[in-house]
Amino acid sequence: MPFSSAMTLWFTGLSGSGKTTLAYALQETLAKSGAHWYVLDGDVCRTGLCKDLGFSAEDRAENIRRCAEVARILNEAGVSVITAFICPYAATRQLARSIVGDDRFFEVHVNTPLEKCEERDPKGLYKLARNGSIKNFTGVSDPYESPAQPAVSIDTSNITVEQAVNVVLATLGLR
Ligand code: ADX
Repeated sequence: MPFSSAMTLWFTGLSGSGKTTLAYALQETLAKSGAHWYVLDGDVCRTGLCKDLGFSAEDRAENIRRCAEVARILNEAGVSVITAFICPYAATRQLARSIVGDDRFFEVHVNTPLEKCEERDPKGLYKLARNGSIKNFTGVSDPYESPAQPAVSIDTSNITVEQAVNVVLATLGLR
């Protein structure tokens, strides 16, 4: 039985889809009501907790397993979590759900199309993936399995960050 009503919003989507931007904007909005929300971001976790891991399917699964365990611990401490991991495999998302707990876990698919993510290319990684400098890059040379039944599905191509925050809040009944 859960010790608190904290929850985990599990964002998944391609690199450049807007997960991190949306996660921090959502955190800022939700914190205004006094609740504690923490963002667990892939790029951040990979510089510390998961810095020994790469991007093979096995390493991605281990990355997600560790971060889901952190989300669970934070939830049990009463802190809600918003994650921002690509988390490309359905089985790994299921693993995360089972670690966090089905009643606390809400999957949010940031489903911005690949073309748009590649056009944004905020870190220049798609360019490197296309010219072969980076192997196994999600969406280019590695798979992304779209969620079948996410709690929220949002395409950030043609909306503002504020609009995207409002869609997520409204769909999840958090406002
Ligand atoms: S996950 O697949 O294990 O969930 P995670 O979200 O932690 O990935 O990290 C993704 C970030 O790592 C990307 O946003 C990008 O900045 C960087 N990255 C470096 N190499 C790759 C790669 N081969 N595939 C995807 N992302 C990569």
